[in-house]
Amino acid sequence: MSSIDTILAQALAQVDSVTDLNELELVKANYLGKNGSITELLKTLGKCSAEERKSLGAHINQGKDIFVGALNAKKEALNLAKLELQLASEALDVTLPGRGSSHLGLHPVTLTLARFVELFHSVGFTVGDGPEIEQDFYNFQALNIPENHPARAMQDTFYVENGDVLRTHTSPIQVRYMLDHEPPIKLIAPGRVYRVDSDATHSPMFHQMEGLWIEEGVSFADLKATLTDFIRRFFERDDLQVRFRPSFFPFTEPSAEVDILGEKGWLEVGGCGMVHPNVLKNVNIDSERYTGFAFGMGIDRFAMLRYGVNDLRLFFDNDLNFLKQFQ
Ligand code: 2NM
Repeated sequence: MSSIDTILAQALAQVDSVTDLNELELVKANYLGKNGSITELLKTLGKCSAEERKSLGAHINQGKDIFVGALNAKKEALNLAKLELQLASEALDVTLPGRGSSHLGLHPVTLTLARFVELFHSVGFTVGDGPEIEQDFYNFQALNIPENHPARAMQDTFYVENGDVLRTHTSPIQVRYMLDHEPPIKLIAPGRVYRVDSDATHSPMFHQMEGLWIEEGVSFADLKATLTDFIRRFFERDDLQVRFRPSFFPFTEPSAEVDILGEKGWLEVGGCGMVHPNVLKNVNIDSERYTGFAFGMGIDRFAMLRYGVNDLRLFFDNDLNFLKQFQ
């Protein structure tokens, strides 16, 4: 029968050499299991005298405690090593480049908008923006749109809280800009606009780009030249016929619709006019000294023409089979 000291020395050496948790369990069973060496040793106490049992029992238990302590320390060390290994193998390098996608490309409306901005930028216009939820003043009042004008009706305009509206055009961007800046002003205002309207050629949300040039001496001839030049450059056709047809808007006087000659006849692509003196007064611009022109065009409409798309709603379904044609 070995003494507890010999057994303990052996047990500690085994704990020390163990390399995984299963092995450690086996070592534990070898000493503390039903037939383990330390268990067997404790069983011999029954045959000892009471006095011997007391001192020998204390000695064996002391050894057992040291062994249990070593087991626990080893278990903790092995668990920690296991965790560190797992963390190292599962580490994710978030700085690695992605694997890429087969559907890279900008939306046709985005491409068209970029083209608008580029062409107007090349002749000195800057880009403005503003909120899509607008106050009545910026969307209607300042633009000389009277209280009883049909455009304000519930069936045309989306009303939100406190009499605010989803902007029905991007003109409020220009109103805000005119209030903040002295002429000369050469501004384009692209963005989303909202009207209660929905069919193959109308979406409740669509994209508009308006433009504004205010400076001493700006004339209707400048308006015609600027728009004709833009439209011809947009469609890449120097001989494209552009027509200005008399019309009416509350915020311009005189006003005109802009048509282009297509395969099936004249096609309306926008509206324009000389900024109404009342609008200039509303934004504190001296209408005796300054004149200006403004215009509005549908970005989606231009995208339909440029890419030969016959249903406006295709732009907003975001069907990948449709979109990937514009890669
Ligand atoms: C159009 C047609 C005619 C327009 C007017 C203004 C402003 F703010 F200067 F008064 N911005 N845009 C305008 C003029 C818009 O869209 C068909």
